[in-house]
Amino acid sequence: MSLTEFAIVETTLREGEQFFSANFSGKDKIEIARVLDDFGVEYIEVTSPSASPQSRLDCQGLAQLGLQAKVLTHIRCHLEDAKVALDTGVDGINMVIGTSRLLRQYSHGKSIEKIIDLATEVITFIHEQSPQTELRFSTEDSFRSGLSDLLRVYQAIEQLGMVHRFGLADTVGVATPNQVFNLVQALRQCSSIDIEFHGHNDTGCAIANSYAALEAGATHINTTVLGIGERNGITPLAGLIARLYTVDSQILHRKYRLKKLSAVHRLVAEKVGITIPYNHYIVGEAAFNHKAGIHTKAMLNHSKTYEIIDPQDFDLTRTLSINHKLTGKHAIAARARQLGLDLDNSQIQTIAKHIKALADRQYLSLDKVDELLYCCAAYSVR
Ligand code: HCA
Ligand code: CU
Repeated sequence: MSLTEFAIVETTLREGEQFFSANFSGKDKIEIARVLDDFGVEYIEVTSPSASPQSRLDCQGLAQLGLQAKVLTHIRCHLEDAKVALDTGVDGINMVIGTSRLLRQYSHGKSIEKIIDLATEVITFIHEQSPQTELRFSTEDSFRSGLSDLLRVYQAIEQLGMVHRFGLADTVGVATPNQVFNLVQALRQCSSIDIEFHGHNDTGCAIANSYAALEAGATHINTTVLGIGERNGITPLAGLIARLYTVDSQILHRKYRLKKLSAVHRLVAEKVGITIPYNHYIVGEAAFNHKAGIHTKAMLNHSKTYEIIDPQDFDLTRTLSINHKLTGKHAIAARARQLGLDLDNSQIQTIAKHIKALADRQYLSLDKVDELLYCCAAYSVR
């Protein structure tokens, strides 16, 4: 796995538009594209211009923004879609067609032979019209497709010499990390071109699956902010960043402006009308909150004891919470010092006991704890 070679294909403006409460205006899309660009994602994927008249205008507008990120549009494997996409001026086209038995039977009705013929026709057309357009060919529902069918399709397409990247999609979120590793590796072994992975999160494996894809040689990973997308979405951007940070935080610092991650999330959450889930990776309210006395004590001695990610790298702060029955005397002493109070060991011990007893009976605010500390300090002065 090489993190220097890897790229994020951010699809909040395509897969994310398929989220139940998403309804981005053209202005919203520009705002979102700009914050993603500011963060530093390598690619921004946008909804097919064939989806609706406004989608076409939005796609054109995004392509002309002059972003650092390459703008890709997603299309079905249709000649008409390809023509419309080429007219928008995007940097690349992400094309997809279903290969699983279910999608062949109930979605487009085509055999594997027909899929190869159609893909050959559409890819050749795009290449002839615009050889510089970065072209990705992907199979929808790859993980419920037959391996020999998949490899047959990819080998036929690779021989055209016109495609820059293959995609594998876990469309229904059914794959496990082992299965993703094996399929990416199988494709890696018989193809030399880049591999993109798109993983849905129906069974909670999207981040692990994306990581397994990278370990097996994938080069591009699809993400959305907050993981939004069809049903319960795909690999969340912050989750992938968290996973990779533990492997090589320096490379991530070089590739992305990590301190912008929160702003990206606040904007997208607002645009889709949700709050950032408390347990979201890095940017959720609980991500850097430490509570139990054992944890807070160790954290005061060394932050790496209970944190694998440094919140400062993301312009965030940690919280050591003390207003509860699991609190500990070290954290309370630290709070007293923070308030500029000079309390000795036995005073701290007494207060800790008192706080635990009070918190056993009622909710205790931090203000109340502070008040107790101030009272204790005032009492000892007298
Ligand atoms: C969908 C299509 C897709 C495409 C992924 C890709 C999927 O069902 O909306 O282009 O690689 O999950 O298969 O998002
Ligand atoms: Cu998808």
